[in-house]
Amino acid sequence: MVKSKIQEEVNNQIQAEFQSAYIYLGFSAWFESKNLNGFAHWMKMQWQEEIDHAMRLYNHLLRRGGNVELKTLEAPEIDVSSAKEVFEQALEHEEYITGRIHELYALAQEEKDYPLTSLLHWFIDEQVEEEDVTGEILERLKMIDGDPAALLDLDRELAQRQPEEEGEEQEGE
Ligand code: OFO
Repeated sequence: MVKSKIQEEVNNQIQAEFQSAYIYLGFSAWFESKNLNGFAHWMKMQWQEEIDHAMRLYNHLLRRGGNVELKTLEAPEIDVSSAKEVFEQALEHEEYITGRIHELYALAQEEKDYPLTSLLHWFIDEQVEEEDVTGEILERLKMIDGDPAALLDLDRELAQRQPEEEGEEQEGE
Protein backbone atom coordinates (compact mmCIF):
# COMPACT_ATOMS: atom_id res chain seq x y z
CA MET A 1 0.00 0.00 0.00
CA VAL A 2 1.27 3.46 -0.87
CA LYS A 3 0.36 6.58 1.10
CA SER A 4 -1.47 9.16 -1.00
CA LYS A 5 1.18 11.84 -0.43
CA ILE A 6 3.86 9.47 -1.68
CA GLN A 7 1.72 8.38 -4.63
CA GLU A 8 1.22 12.00 -5.66
CA GLU A 9 4.94 12.77 -5.55
CA VAL A 10 5.91 9.59 -7.40
CA ASN A 11 3.38 10.52 -10.09
CA ASN A 12 4.96 13.99 -10.26
CA GLN A 13 8.38 12.38 -10.68
CA ILE A 14 7.05 10.11 -13.44
CA GLN A 15 5.94 13.28 -15.21
CA ALA A 16 9.37 14.89 -14.64
CA GLU A 17 11.15 11.87 -16.13
CA PHE A 18 8.91 11.81 -19.20
CA GLN A 19 9.43 15.57 -19.48
CA SER A 20 13.20 14.95 -19.40
CA ALA A 21 12.78 12.43 -22.21
CA TYR A 22 10.87 15.01 -24.26
CA ILE A 23 13.59 17.63 -23.72
CA TYR A 24 16.34 15.22 -24.84
CA LEU A 25 14.34 14.29 -27.92
CA GLY A 26 14.08 18.02 -28.70
CA PHE A 27 17.87 18.33 -28.34
CA SER A 28 18.30 15.30 -30.60
CA ALA A 29 16.20 16.93 -33.31
CA TRP A 30 18.21 20.16 -32.96
CA PHE A 31 21.51 18.30 -33.40
CA GLU A 32 20.19 16.35 -36.37
CA SER A 33 19.10 19.59 -38.02
CA LYS A 34 22.74 20.76 -37.67
CA ASN A 35 24.05 17.49 -39.18
CA LEU A 36 25.69 16.53 -35.89
CA ASN A 37 24.29 13.04 -36.03
CA GLY A 38 26.55 11.56 -33.34
CA PHE A 39 25.29 14.12 -30.83
CA ALA A 40 21.73 13.46 -32.06
CA HIS A 41 22.24 9.74 -31.45
CA TRP A 42 23.61 10.36 -27.94
CA MET A 43 20.56 12.47 -27.15
CA LYS A 44 18.23 9.78 -28.47
CA MET A 45 19.90 7.23 -26.16
CA GLN A 46 19.32 9.69 -23.35
CA TRP A 47 15.66 10.01 -24.36
CA GLN A 48 15.31 6.23 -24.03
CA GLU A 49 17.03 6.23 -20.64
CA GLU A 50 14.62 8.83 -19.33
CA ILE A 51 11.68 6.72 -20.44
CA ASP A 52 13.25 3.83 -18.52
CA HIS A 53 13.53 6.07 -15.42
CA ALA A 54 9.85 6.99 -15.67
CA MET A 55 8.90 3.33 -16.12
CA ARG A 56 10.82 2.22 -13.02
CA LEU A 57 8.67 4.57 -10.93
CA TYR A 58 5.53 3.60 -12.86
CA ASN A 59 6.17 -0.13 -12.26
CA HIS A 60 7.00 0.50 -8.62
CA LEU A 61 3.67 2.23 -7.98
CA LEU A 62 1.65 -0.44 -9.76
CA ARG A 63 3.43 -3.33 -8.01
CA ARG A 64 2.53 -1.80 -4.69
CA GLY A 65 -1.14 -1.39 -5.55
CA GLY A 66 -0.84 2.33 -6.23
CA ASN A 67 -2.37 4.33 -9.06
CA VAL A 68 -0.41 5.80 -11.94
CA GLU A 69 -1.71 9.16 -13.02
CA LEU A 70 -0.11 10.29 -16.26
CA LYS A 71 0.15 14.05 -16.51
CA THR A 72 0.48 16.60 -19.29
CA LEU A 73 3.92 17.26 -20.78
CA GLU A 74 5.12 20.67 -21.88
CA ALA A 75 6.56 21.34 -25.31
CA PRO A 76 10.32 21.66 -24.76
CA GLU A 77 11.71 25.08 -25.64
CA ILE A 78 14.89 24.46 -27.58
CA ASP A 79 16.43 27.91 -27.75
CA VAL A 80 20.14 27.27 -28.28
CA SER A 81 22.80 28.27 -30.77
CA SER A 82 25.63 25.84 -30.02
CA ALA A 83 26.37 22.33 -28.79
CA LYS A 84 27.93 23.89 -25.69
CA GLU A 85 24.67 25.68 -24.87
CA VAL A 86 22.75 22.43 -25.25
CA PHE A 87 25.01 20.70 -22.72
CA GLU A 88 24.89 23.67 -20.35
CA GLN A 89 21.10 23.37 -20.37
CA ALA A 90 21.24 19.58 -20.05
CA LEU A 91 23.54 19.81 -17.01
CA GLU A 92 21.31 22.43 -15.41
CA HIS A 93 18.34 20.16 -16.03
CA GLU A 94 20.07 17.14 -14.47
CA GLU A 95 20.96 19.20 -11.39
CA TYR A 96 17.28 20.11 -11.10
CA ILE A 97 16.28 16.43 -11.39
CA THR A 98 18.87 15.45 -8.78
CA GLY A 99 17.31 17.98 -6.39
CA ARG A 100 13.88 16.49 -7.02
CA ILE A 101 15.12 12.93 -6.38
CA HIS A 102 16.73 14.04 -3.12
CA GLU A 103 13.48 15.70 -2.02
CA LEU A 104 11.51 12.57 -2.88
CA TYR A 105 14.01 10.49 -0.90
CA ALA A 106 13.65 12.80 2.11
CA LEU A 107 9.86 12.44 1.89
CA ALA A 108 10.10 8.64 1.65
CA GLN A 109 12.29 8.62 4.77
CA GLU A 110 9.94 10.94 6.62
CA GLU A 111 6.98 8.72 5.72
CA LYS A 112 8.95 5.55 6.51
CA ASP A 113 8.33 4.24 2.99
CA TYR A 114 11.24 1.77 2.89
CA PRO A 115 10.45 0.21 -0.50
CA LEU A 116 10.58 3.66 -2.10
CA THR A 117 13.82 4.61 -0.32
CA SER A 118 15.31 1.38 -1.62
CA LEU A 119 14.26 2.15 -5.20
CA LEU A 120 15.55 5.70 -4.89
CA HIS A 121 19.08 4.54 -4.02
CA TRP A 122 19.35 3.50 -7.66
CA PHE A 123 18.12 6.93 -8.79
CA ILE A 124 20.54 8.75 -6.48
CA ASP A 125 23.48 6.85 -8.01
CA GLU A 126 22.12 7.33 -11.51
CA GLN A 127 21.96 11.11 -11.01
CA VAL A 128 25.63 11.16 -9.97
CA GLU A 129 26.39 9.42 -13.28
CA GLU A 130 24.08 11.67 -15.33
CA GLU A 131 25.72 14.84 -13.98
CA ASP A 132 29.22 13.41 -14.35
CA VAL A 133 28.79 12.33 -17.98
CA THR A 134 26.93 15.49 -19.04
CA GLY A 135 29.46 17.70 -17.23
CA GLU A 136 32.37 15.90 -18.89
CA ILE A 137 30.97 16.45 -22.39
CA LEU A 138 30.35 20.11 -21.49
CA GLU A 139 33.98 20.51 -20.38
CA ARG A 140 35.17 19.01 -23.66
CA LEU A 141 32.92 21.39 -25.61
CA LYS A 142 34.45 24.31 -23.72
CA MET A 143 37.93 23.11 -24.73
CA ILE A 144 36.81 22.60 -28.33
CA ASP A 145 35.60 26.21 -28.32
CA GLY A 146 33.99 26.11 -31.76
CA ASP A 147 36.84 24.27 -33.56
CA PRO A 148 34.89 22.36 -36.27
CA ALA A 149 37.40 19.49 -36.62
CA ALA A 150 37.41 18.82 -32.88
CA LEU A 151 33.63 19.08 -32.78
CA LEU A 152 33.32 16.47 -35.53
CA ASP A 153 35.72 14.17 -33.64
CA LEU A 154 33.49 14.38 -30.58
CA ASP A 155 30.43 13.84 -32.79
CA ARG A 156 31.98 10.60 -34.08
CA GLU A 157 32.75 9.51 -30.52
CA LEU A 158 29.22 10.19 -29.25
CA ALA A 159 27.81 8.17 -32.15
CA GLN A 160 29.25 5.08 -30.38
CA ARG A 161 26.96 5.34 -27.34
CA GLN A 162 25.16 2.04 -26.76
CA PRO A 163 21.83 1.49 -25.02
CA GLU A 164 22.07 0.32 -21.41
CA GLU A 165 22.30 -3.44 -20.92
CA GLU A 166 18.98 -5.20 -20.32
CA GLY A 167 20.11 -6.13 -16.78
CA GLU A 168 20.95 -2.51 -15.94
CA GLU A 169 17.55 -1.36 -17.25
CA GLN A 170 15.69 -3.78 -15.05
CA GLU A 171 17.77 -3.22 -11.96
CA GLY A 172 15.95 -1.34 -9.24
CA GLU A 173 12.50 -2.03 -10.61
FE1 OFO B 1 16.09 10.76 -15.23
O1 OFO B 1 17.79 11.37 -15.14
FE2 OFO B 1 18.05 12.64 -16.41
O2 OFO B 1 16.69 13.70 -16.17
